[in-house]
Amino acid sequence: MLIAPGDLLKKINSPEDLKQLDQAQLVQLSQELRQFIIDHVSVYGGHFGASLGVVELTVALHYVFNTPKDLLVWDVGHQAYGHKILTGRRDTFHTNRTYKGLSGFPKRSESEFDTFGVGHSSTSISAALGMAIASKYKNDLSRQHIAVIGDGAMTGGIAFEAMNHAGVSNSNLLIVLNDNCMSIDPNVGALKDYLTDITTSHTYNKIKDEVWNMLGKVSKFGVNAREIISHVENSIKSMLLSHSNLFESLNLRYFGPVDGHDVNHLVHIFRDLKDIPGPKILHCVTVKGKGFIQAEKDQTKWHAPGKFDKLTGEIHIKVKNAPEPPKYQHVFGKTLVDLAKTNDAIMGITPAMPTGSSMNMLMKEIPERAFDVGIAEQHAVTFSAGLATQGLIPYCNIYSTFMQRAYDQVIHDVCLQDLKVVFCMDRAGLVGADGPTHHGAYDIAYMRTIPNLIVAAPMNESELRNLMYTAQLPGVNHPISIRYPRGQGVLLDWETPYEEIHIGKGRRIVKGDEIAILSFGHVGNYALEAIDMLEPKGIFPSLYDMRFVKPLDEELLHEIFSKYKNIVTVEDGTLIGGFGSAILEFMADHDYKKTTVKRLGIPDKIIDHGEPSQLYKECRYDSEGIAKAVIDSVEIIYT
Ligand SMILES: Cc1ncc(C[n+]2csc(CCOP(=O)(O)OP(=O)(O)O)c2C)c(N)n1
Repeated sequence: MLIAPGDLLKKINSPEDLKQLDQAQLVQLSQELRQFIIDHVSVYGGHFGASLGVVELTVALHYVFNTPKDLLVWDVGHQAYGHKILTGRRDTFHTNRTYKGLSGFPKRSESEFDTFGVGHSSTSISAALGMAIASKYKNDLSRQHIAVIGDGAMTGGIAFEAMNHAGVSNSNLLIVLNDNCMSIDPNVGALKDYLTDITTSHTYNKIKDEVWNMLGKVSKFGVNAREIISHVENSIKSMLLSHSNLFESLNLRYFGPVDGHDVNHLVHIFRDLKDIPGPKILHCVTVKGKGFIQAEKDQTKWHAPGKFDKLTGEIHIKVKNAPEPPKYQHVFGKTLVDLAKTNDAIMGITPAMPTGSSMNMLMKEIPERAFDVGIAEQHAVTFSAGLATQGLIPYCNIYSTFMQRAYDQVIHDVCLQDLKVVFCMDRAGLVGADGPTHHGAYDIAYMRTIPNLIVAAPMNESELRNLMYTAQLPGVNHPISIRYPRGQGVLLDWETPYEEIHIGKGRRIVKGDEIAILSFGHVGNYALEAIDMLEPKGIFPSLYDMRFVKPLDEELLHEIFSKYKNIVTVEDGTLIGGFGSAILEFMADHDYKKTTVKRLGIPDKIIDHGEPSQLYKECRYDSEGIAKAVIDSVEIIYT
């Protein structure tokens, strides 16, 4: 097809169009795709470096494979922008991550090319294997199933569980390992060292080239392909003698490492691999942020940089007219360092989120007491439990949404044994543009059911400091979970000394009459705004910041239920089983029959992505929603 350079991408509305291009045009197309991603993310924000790093892989995969019949599964999915743009979403891509717009991750309901919904890492091999075995069962033997997984995601246990299964499955599965040595922060652990080693070993690479030369012949030899493959395998075996191969030992045919930015070579390789049956892995080496120099240089910062000037690489930062409150995560990071300096039992643990959680502060100050364990939430929790058995005090920081992965470890390894582990649950509540895969919607409900566990939420940053301080005191001898949201709260005076918070004790923030608002965590601030809105209307609710959903402050609740006939509860979490439910349980258990409780929180449906303020509004627990609920309750009183 003859199309002027610079205009290729405009003509691609589906992989069908892509397949019409001459292979020689793919380099140009890759450049255009890369530029399109830069143009859009610089203006609209979103994930950045990961998509730039897989541009050539994306083009080659859609060029060679027959998507959507062939099933392509992206791991995490933050790198799938190129995939979205090539599969019919180029002209709507400016809506990426906005309210009612495209999702920032592959999503089945969005496109037939999005074969599996993702957001949490390390699921691609399991999902693609399931699809491959389903195809085999249906006797659809020509169908290809491809999982694209990063070296960071490969550190997750489920990826290993899937390879362990794939190795004995005799299914048509291709794993593309996108190795850029990065997670969000630099990748960690022995696997990373192994991948680097295999990439740089001369002996290994020499034999590997021979293998490739033979592989090139596979398609030409047609029916004799099996013979060639067996030669290939023998060569691989001799390679193993010089250098054992982890993937081969799991019965996966290993190919690579190859340059993941050489689109023509990738096309050639994918064509060959299509003809090789069984489970196999292609190890591609790429550069995260490829083609945007600042992103290549500071890969962590450019994982999701926000909006920026695409010419200078300057990241747009909001101009601050007044001092801003610190982010909760920074308060966590700074407080942990502070506490660790005075209490040498304290340890910090993060599963692959040192920058996102600010655990990097402890890693910098006291590296021997801070652990990035890779994308391994289950391990992070049980490792913390192990530390706790030896009298250490682990602060295990896991985003609320990712803690879902480690629920059994929380119950079985920590709470059943009543070990003092401090769970710091960042990004609790609706998170915004990352959407449903990342909303921290469920932790209040799933944590409060577990015996021995103390479940707390600070209303602001000083409370977070005080809860973290309290958690390490000798009097607290149980596991404790402290949840706090993404973003900023209330201005903080760092010089104020720590104050012990009595476990299971709430507090009254505003003394009003008639109606009580009971809040749990940061949402108490929206309740305060609601109270300001209601004042001119002559409505004066009281506000109680309950602080703990477990143990509940029953003394305070008896006082509240004896005094108020109308109560509104507010939480940034699912209504089913959450804070409001705990209050209803209290009410039923103590027979407060005459009280009306209205609960505000996340309803029983999937909340999509968008600005947090839009989502709070949708769920009716923004300040206006709270004010309205109070007004409705007032009407109940007077009608
Ligand atoms: C279970 C889980 N934990 C943590 C994360 C947060 N997270 C998103 S991307 C990412 C790094 C992924 O690294 P890799 O797979 O190598 O992809 P890259 O960004 O390097 O292309 C992490 C830790 C997640 N998505 N899922």
